[in-house]
Amino acid sequence: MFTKEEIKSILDNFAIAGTFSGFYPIDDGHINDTFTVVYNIGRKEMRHLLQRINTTVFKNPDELMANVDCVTAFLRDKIIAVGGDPEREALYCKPTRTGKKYYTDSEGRVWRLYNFIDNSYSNNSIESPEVFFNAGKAFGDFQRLLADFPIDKLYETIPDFHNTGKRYRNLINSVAADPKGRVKYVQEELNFCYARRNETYVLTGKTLIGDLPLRVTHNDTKLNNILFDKTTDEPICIVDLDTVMPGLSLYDFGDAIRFGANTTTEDDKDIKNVSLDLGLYEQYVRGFLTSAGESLVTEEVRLLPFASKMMTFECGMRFLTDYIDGDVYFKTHYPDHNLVRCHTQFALVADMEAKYDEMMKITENAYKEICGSEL
Ligand code: ADP
Ligand code: GN1
Ligand code: MG
Repeated sequence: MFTKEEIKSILDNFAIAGTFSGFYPIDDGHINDTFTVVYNIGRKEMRHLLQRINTTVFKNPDELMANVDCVTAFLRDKIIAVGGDPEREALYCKPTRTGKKYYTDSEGRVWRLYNFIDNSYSNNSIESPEVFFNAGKAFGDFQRLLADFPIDKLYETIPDFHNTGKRYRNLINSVAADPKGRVKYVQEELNFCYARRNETYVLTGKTLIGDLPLRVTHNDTKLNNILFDKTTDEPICIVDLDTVMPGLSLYDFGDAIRFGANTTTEDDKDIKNVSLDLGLYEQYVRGFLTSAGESLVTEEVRLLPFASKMMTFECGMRFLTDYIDGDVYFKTHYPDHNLVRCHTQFALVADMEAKYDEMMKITENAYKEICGSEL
């Protein structure tokens, strides 16, 4: 990947105190290249988070960084107002030596530097149900904190990001183009998608007719985008703010369930291990409603089970599309990685369909208990 000299030559363009001593890649995300970089200041060590922005995915770094900048500043003020510690609970970007928000290297790669949240960790799976309750609460809080953010200030960093109908359409277009000759291997997967095509425009349709409100949402609520405190195990900071855009609360809820309430990993090769853990679903519903419940309209709550399934289906379609396109979007670690991920997502969709009534019951009960109203 990158040598120490290469990383140092990138870092030389940022105004950082101390002497660069080393770096470690963080491999959690599927999109950007992320590194912890370490500086020595006298006997003290100071860390920063260096990230190469994936400009195939985020085509306009100026707009992206303008979003990140105003969202982080807004969150920072809110955190200070309630007596929190903005250094630990909010991200901010450190400028380049010429005062810019990001640095473009000689090969056109785009880099930014964030404050490193020390003494923290992220989870790729759930160790205890309480962790998932806290995750739901953290993303609910995030949405609540941004409730009065001026939505018109935000650029759409990836247009139609959670427009599931458009994602379906993109899949159909890729099938027609079939650039790698892979369509012949995925007939069963495509039939799974065709059978659900009429569900893909439910959420956008309900938004169009005014049943669901547009909010400022995170849109990528994977469990590993929350940093937890190593000492207290409490969530401290939400990261990966590149997709903060106008969206539906249901996108944030559904995507978190997709990743965190699965009984196995997103890329388990044995789909027998895939299922929806109803206990974890309940924990997340409760955490999310505890922080955001009062601000949701009932239609948003009623659709929590549907959105969980739809975000899982959408993600499965995106993995399938990328497999057909030749693995050009998501980072992959072996040839069929995207197809394996598609299989786990579709198996989870099928399990959610089987458990739909139970998911609804859990949602109704939690809403009644936490918000005091019937669905
Ligand atoms: P990607 O878009 O590729 O998912 P992320 O912004 O989510 O990139 O970063 C990848 C991982 O790096 C996160 O899942 C988290 O574990 C860790 N991380 C991100 N930002 C910070 C930070 N400021 N401090 C400490 N760890 C971080
Ligand atoms: C990507 O960046 P990361 O790894 O947190 C993707 C999400 C997908 C997810 C699937 C910008 O998230 O939309 O749900 O992979 N992010 C982008 O794991 O496309
Ligand atoms: Mg991430």
